[in-house]
Amino acid sequence: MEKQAVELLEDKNGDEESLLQTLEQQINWYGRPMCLFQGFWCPSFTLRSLLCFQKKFKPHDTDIVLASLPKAGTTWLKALLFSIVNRHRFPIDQSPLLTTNPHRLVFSFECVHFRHEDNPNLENMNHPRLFSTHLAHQVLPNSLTNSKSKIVYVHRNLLDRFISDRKFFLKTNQETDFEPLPVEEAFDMFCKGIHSFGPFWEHILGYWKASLENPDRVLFLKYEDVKRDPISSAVKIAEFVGMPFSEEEEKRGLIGEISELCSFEKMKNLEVNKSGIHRGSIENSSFFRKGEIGDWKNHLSPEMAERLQQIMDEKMSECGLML
Ligand code: PAP
Repeated sequence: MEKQAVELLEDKNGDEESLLQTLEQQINWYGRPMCLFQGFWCPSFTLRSLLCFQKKFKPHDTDIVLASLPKAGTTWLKALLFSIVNRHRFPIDQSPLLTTNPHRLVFSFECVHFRHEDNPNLENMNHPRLFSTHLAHQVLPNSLTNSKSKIVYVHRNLLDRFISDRKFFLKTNQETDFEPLPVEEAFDMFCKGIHSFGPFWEHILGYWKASLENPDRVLFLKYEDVKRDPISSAVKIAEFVGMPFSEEEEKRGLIGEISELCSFEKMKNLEVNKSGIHRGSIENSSFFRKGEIGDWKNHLSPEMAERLQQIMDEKMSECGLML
């Protein structure tokens, strides 16, 4: 069935609707359509870009891809990766991050590059090229998974991630007629894996297994670990991407400066992130809400947490992943 979709896409006259009709569809908790493609709940607006990405992307061995479920720490890790990788181009006090939201410095494959064009020219980007994606590992192009490119995956406590996602879309999605589902129903769908870029267990396990199989190619990070120790995390990321900090950089405190620049407090209070607008309608400030560990306790019951934990135990334990 999916092959048929790809063939239809190749026909320039094949319209989006007829592609979607070959796939199972659902509406997410805030009213956006999703389709099930290769076991992955793809937001329908990104189906075309996903297919183009799969077919057309030409990786370079030096590419670095940040992968995450939405609201798992994407903005933060974009800032950290950008700062680490470009530290020889920009001194900290001239960092583009001081005047630019991280989402405008590292673009997503499915939401930007392959959304705006079926076959974008990515050859003129600075090297190493930095990209991001919310796509599951199983739908990444073979060209990418078979290359030497590096993937940094960030995982976050799923309850905090769920609340962060909910708060974000309740705030940014107010202009639609759709009445968002109550939290209990949205959570129920989440637990069943029916959510944008889900099921979450496939997403997490896909990258986790890849990190075990290819530890030099896939780095699995946890938001909470980065929060607790941003300096060690920056060191780890720099080593992983093949740009370790030198003794001299360490001595002059560069790692601390990078971690400080990318910290929640610093980023949230920059003028660009207080007043700027993302993709025409979303306020940059929406990406900087609380940045805390454990905020879910203010919104979800212990029973809900237990239900999710049971699902996690069931799905993850055999892989040695304790979350
Ligand atoms: P995205 O996937 O849509 O880009 P993402 O950046 O992953 O979103 O998630 C936003 C969350 O990261 C917010 O969490 P909260 O709703 O629980 O507050 C946001 O506050 C948090 N966040 C953003 N920047 C940072 C940062 N520098 N340090 C820690 N947390 C951050």
